[in-house]
Amino acid sequence: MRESSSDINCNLRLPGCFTRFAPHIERALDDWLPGGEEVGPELAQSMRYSVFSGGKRVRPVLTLLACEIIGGDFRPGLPAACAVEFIHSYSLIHDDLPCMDDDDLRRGKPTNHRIFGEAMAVLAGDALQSLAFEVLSHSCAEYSPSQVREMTVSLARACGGRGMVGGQVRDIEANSEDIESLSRLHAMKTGALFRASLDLGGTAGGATLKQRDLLRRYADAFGLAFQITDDILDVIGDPDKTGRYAGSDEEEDRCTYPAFVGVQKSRELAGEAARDGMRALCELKEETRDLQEILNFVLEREG
Ligand code: GRG
Repeated sequence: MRESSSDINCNLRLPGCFTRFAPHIERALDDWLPGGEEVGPELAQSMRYSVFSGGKRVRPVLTLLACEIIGGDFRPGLPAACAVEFIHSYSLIHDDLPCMDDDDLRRGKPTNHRIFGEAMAVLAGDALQSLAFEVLSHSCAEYSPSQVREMTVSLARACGGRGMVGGQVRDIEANSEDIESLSRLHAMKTGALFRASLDLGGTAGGATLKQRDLLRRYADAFGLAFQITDDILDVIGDPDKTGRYAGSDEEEDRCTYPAFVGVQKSRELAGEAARDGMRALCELKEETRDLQEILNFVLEREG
């Protein structure tokens, strides 16, 4: 492995399944990423910089858990797990650009464009997005043609105008007048990729339509709880654990859950979402301890 994992992660108490899956995820990401001899040293370094700059790997862990719960083995979920993490990395690189949020720090480190320049950061994000789909369509050993098709459609929907990009557009337009439109924005911007993470994992494990539906219900509840706690952390989080300055949302006059209903009510809403997620799990399977634990982690997370 060419890069170490994060300082931020060292400050966080992550559920046990993160430790169990970490070496598999890190190795698979490293294997799929191109080297300098293939794409030139600058692009290779820029892509690797963001993928290995200390993400918690929440999305690939969800993919592997879904795959394991449905099919009994997490390994077939590894290519799909890499695909969702590559999309996540691309979205963060582009989100930090001067034309978007214009951020200097991500995970407590300089953002991609601050190190490699704007043009290279745009291109590294583009290349990571393409790589995600290459990984899915190239994993014939793990997936049947119909699984590849299902996963490609699911991931493409999550990333595009009906998902993450559409949510980002709503965010830029900043027209959330009430909590319902704010929830819709986040369901698209952040929630869609969580949904795809679980859906791809379930599909890799051979999920039935009913199981995929229950995983989606869990994913939607997870995404909502995640976003609300993200907003709360921006108000009261410890920068050593979050890797960002506290209070930036308020400074930038952003629509957030605490801004609409205050921190206490936001906590209650996150708790309600988590209970919804737990109900979906009860219907899904008897033994879903890891998925329960990761939902509790999101509810109580510090970074
Ligand atoms: C620019 C195409 C494009 C999309 C941007 C998803 C997104 C849209 C931007 C991400 C910006 C952001 C900070 C969203 C809030 C929620 C979120 C995705 C937080 C980061 O996720 P974590 O905590 O990140 O899983 P780590 O650092 O652990 O990987």
